[in-house]
Amino acid sequence: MPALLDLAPTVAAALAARQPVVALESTIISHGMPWPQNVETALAVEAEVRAHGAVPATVAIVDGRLKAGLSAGEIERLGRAGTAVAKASRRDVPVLVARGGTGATTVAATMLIAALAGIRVFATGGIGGVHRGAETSFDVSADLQELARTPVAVVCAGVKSILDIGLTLEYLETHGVPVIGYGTDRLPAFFCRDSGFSVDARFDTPAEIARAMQAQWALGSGGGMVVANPIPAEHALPRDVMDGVIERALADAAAAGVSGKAVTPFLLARVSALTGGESLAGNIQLVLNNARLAAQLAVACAALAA
Ligand code: PSU
Ligand code: MN
Repeated sequence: MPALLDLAPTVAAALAARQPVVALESTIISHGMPWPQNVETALAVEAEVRAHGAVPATVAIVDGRLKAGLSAGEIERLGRAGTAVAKASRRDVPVLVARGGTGATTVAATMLIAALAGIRVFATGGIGGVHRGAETSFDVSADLQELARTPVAVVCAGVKSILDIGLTLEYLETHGVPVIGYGTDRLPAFFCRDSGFSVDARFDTPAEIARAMQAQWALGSGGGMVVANPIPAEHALPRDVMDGVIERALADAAAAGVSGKAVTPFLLARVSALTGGESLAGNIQLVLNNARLAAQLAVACAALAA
């Protein structure tokens, strides 16, 4: 095991026995949701993974150590600290290790640490992408480059429309990242089941997605996969309402002059404030839905490997 990495005992045992494991990120805990719903959700997501036959491994950097699998106490610490804890993407990992610092890992850093640990399936809410106006700001999430290089399948509810979804799909196509729709031909947009864009390919069962993952890893050239799982219909929000909210949030970000790694947390917090509790409830439900599919996918992968 790499010297920088600590596996929780449950995660180490499951990996040694080739049992299904699902990685979970922690930026969603500290920067993506308010306390105490963030901690409640993180623990409920872990329980959902267990209930569907896999072992959860929430990923973070704690006191300079890369962690795959956190204790409830560590999740509580990240959730209470909120945005006071560093948001850690790939480039922040060496800095936090050198300083003995603590960071909540984004999709990019969680993929990196999951791959080091030997975990191939990861569940989250939404991934980062190409921001609107990226042709002048150059703001493209490191999540996309990580998907291009690191062999982990990321189960998400698609791409939030704070981003330029069309450009995000172009970037993923250029970098050879399959975008799979689970039970849908349409790319979901987080709170909405249809972004207006298509996925590359639709699969209706976890077993079929597991076969595509197996083929992707067998190529040996790295690179992950996006598994887009639409929010359950009963929790979806109307697209016209979300479009208005997102326009407001983007205008607020421009007026506040936000840039760099602060952009995504700022937009997420504004969208959440402008939609009130409704978007938070939907957010929790879609993450649980992704945890369920990721567990089923990890089970299907383990069955293929057996
Ligand atoms: N999108 C969401 N919710 C989130 C994030 C993105 O709908 O919580 C978080 C994830 O941790 C993702 C990160 O990896 O934001 C992307 O940040 P950036 O755009 O700075 O790369
Ligand atoms: Mn960015």
